[in-house]
Amino acid sequence: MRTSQPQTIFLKDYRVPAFLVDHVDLRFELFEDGARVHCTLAMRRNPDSDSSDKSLELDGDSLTTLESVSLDGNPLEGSAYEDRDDKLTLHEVPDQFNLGIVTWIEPQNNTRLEGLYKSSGMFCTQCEAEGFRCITYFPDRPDVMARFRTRVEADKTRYPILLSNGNDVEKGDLADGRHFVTWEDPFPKPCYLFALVAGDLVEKRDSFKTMSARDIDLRMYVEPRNAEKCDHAMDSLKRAMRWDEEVYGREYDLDIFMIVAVDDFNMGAMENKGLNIFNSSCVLASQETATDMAFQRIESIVAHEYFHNWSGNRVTCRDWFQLSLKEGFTVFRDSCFSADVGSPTVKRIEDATMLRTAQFAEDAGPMAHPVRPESYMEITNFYTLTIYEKGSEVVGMIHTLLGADLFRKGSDLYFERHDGQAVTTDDFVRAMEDASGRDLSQFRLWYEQSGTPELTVRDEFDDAAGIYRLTIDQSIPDTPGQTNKKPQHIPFAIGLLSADGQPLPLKLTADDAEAPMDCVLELTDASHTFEFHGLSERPVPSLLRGFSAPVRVFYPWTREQLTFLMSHDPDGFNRWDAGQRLAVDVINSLVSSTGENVDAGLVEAYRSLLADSSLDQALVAKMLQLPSEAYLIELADQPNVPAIHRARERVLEHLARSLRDELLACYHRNTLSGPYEVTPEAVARRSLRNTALAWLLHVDDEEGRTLAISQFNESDNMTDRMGALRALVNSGYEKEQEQALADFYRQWKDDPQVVEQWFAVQSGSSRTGGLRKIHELMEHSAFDWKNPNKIRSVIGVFAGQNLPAFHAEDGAGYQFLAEQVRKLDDSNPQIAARLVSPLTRWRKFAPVHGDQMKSALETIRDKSGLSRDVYEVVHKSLAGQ
Ligand code: B3K
Ligand code: ZN
Repeated sequence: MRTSQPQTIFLKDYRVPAFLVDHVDLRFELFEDGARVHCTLAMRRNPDSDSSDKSLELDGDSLTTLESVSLDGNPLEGSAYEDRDDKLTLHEVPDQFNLGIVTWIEPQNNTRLEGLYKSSGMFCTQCEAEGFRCITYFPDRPDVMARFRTRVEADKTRYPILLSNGNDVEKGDLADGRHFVTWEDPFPKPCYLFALVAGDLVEKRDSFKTMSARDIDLRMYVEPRNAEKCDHAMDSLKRAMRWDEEVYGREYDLDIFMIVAVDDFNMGAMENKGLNIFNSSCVLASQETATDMAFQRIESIVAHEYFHNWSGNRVTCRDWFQLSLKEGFTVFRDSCFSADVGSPTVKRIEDATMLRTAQFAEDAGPMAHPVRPESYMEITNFYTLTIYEKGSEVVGMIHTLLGADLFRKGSDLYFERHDGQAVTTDDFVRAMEDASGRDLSQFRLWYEQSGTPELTVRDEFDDAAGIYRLTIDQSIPDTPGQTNKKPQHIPFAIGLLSADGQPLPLKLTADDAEAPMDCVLELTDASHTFEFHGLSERPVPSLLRGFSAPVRVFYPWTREQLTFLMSHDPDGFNRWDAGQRLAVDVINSLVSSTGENVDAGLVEAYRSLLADSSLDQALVAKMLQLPSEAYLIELADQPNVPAIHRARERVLEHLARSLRDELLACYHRNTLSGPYEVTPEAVARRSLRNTALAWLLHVDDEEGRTLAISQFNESDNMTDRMGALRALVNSGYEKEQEQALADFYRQWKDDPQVVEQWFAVQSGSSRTGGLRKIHELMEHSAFDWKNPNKIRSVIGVFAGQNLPAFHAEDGAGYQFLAEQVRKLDDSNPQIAARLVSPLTRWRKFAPVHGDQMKSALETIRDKSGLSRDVYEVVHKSLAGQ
């Protein structure tokens, strides 16, 4: 258990390591009751360090027994070192030496899932960020890069497959039915990229020819029951490898690339050098078991982890404050990849939705931090939407400001200049500056200042002069530890439309002959006024096209303007955005005045979306989705959750009743025949059809009910099966709902990834009985406290999606969450800390809810022996009262 008063670690305290490791020799003896790890480090004093300290300090965590320590082959007496749980200090070491350490660890009892642990009978590892220190004592920091040689020994029958990073250089049998394989990784790497897997796994093979005609062996390792679920990930991997060559000129470097699927995993996947380890739910797919969304998620995660081979592994982070160096950049790379292989507009909508719903909330809450944080207690808490998604937006803004060609020059320079190094976000920006000649000094504030910039836009039209003036003011709200922020450098893409829906040329001067139809305004001051000349009428502005910066925009749109933009804006993203803003406005007016009718304009706007099959159906599918409750809550001050829920439901019901015929026609028009395919078109059609079905069932439509039941029984893919199940679960047809849930479970009870979806569809529904249902699910035999996916699909989905139940008047939802966090804190602090998140926004809510949320946080705070992970989140949330 970790100390209950954790230290804060500051970026300003960074010092280069006093010692470097040139080579790591590892030997793992794996047994059922534990593992012996023999580690030999070839170390030397770092010439760049000014420390004259003779002692050497290594990190350790939860290591059961330190069996021996030797220096240059000579065993050390206990007096030569000090062994505390989290540090091994050797009092005096020479300038260059070989250090031998033997530890005994217990992977079978490792419930934290950090370091070496067991999942479904196999051994696997997770070392990022600080898991390697749970395997052996080591200078566990990313700027210590070494070459690794790893010998894995285990029982041959139980663990026929033995894997680690790099190439397998030796293998053979040992006494007592055991065997070994030795792996050598020629690329120096930080220990967080180390990986080991041992298990009884089937191997799926494929190959890839690189741009320099090298043949790469591609291998996936999965449990035998998952053998048929590998094709999609393998195809995605090959697409990603090709894309990285074409778009970034990056070629794979080892001879083998391996992917392993494990069921118990704290997050989505991990980019260990040459041996990526995935959460089963983020890699395994078949049309019967995975939805379209899962197919797309898998493609993007496989690509993300692969792209890390350059943005993360070949060029890594100097320290964990620089995490966004690899994560922001790699998310940007995987987003562009998904946009290229799918629908760019839809991808942009998905990214912006996530950002505006969840990252903006994080940036406005007690855990708000810059893309490059200044301090942390537990680094695991900083794998956040800010580091990943806002970090990606920041890289995307550099791309917008420089243009594709200069950005590519910048990334080439970055990879070339820093290959094999551990560097900072500043090094990344400098490479972009050096390659482009642009000054990004003000832009760097995006890395330093937290909080979401707010842009207030005003406009006026000078009829006589034909000039349209747009004034944009920016301000950035205060966040913990940061006030009075400086204006940031913001790319603001816009267009102007005439009253008949035509794009207008943007003449920034009266005699601008080659005025473009859209442009990127660069905001650098607290206030700017831009003039557009030569206009004969007042235009309708299309603001922040393509969501060109992660900011909030305030402009007094009328409903007429929004409806107009919904059908005329050439920018697909802004069409969708106008629809969202209109729906938000309509729902919010019902929240404040319950007597009001649903605006007929909204119904007509949706009617034309449903009717016009010439429109981009992928975009229509997105436009038909009403803003989520979570987004509506995020937009509101002191949100009244039940009222928001009721208002949104009312709009949904009204739309469903008013558009019944159109919905039925949409349903039938989008019924697909032929083999299942995950193309943007097929995905859009299934999505449209399932949205139509969900709306129809929302008002208990008889025809809808019949369609849902036959779709549930007859469809050949999980998207439609789940679409029908979800529609039934959210309907008032209780008998049918129970029947479908029971049938579904019976059919899929042996497939954990499907059972997780079965849990989630129930825990996320406001119609299944609230907390009572959650307790019932947690008592179900398939629920497993040791499996993060089960915890997320029941408890996480309840608190994050079933918002009326979570925010129930009596505060029971909050107390429930607090109890689960307390319970989980002992076994898996990382997951426990993530679960706390919905409570951290207590100040946003009116006291009737806020006080109850706060008292739930206090219940967690008062648990004895609280982990560092949960301690940090809870204390920061309660701070400053
Ligand atoms: N780098 C890993 C995340 C590790 C999280 C450690 N708590 C996956 C990724 O971002 O690719
Ligand atoms: Zn990543």
